[in-house]
Amino acid sequence: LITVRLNKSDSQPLGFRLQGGKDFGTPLVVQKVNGGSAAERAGLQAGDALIRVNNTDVYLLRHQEAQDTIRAAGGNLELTVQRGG
Ligand code: LEU
Repeated sequence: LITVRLNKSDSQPLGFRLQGGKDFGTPLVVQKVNGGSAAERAGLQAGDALIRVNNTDVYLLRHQEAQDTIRAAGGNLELTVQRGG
């Protein structure tokens, strides 16, 4: 597992798109990372599977619940991801 530390500034989006979740029956995976975004600068990559947000396990959550957890975490995020299977 890899930890990606992401600092979100002000009103800027984090800059990545999630797909999947428990309600889709697929893992929560980063689908796209926007060029120039905080997510890109932090080293997040498309294909990364999202396991934990700060100290909260998210891999069993529904899609919307996972997104809400990310948004609720505010500006300093520690994303634990699985890269490459
Ligand atoms: N799409 C959002 C953003 O770029 C991230 C999402 C996973 C909450 O800020």
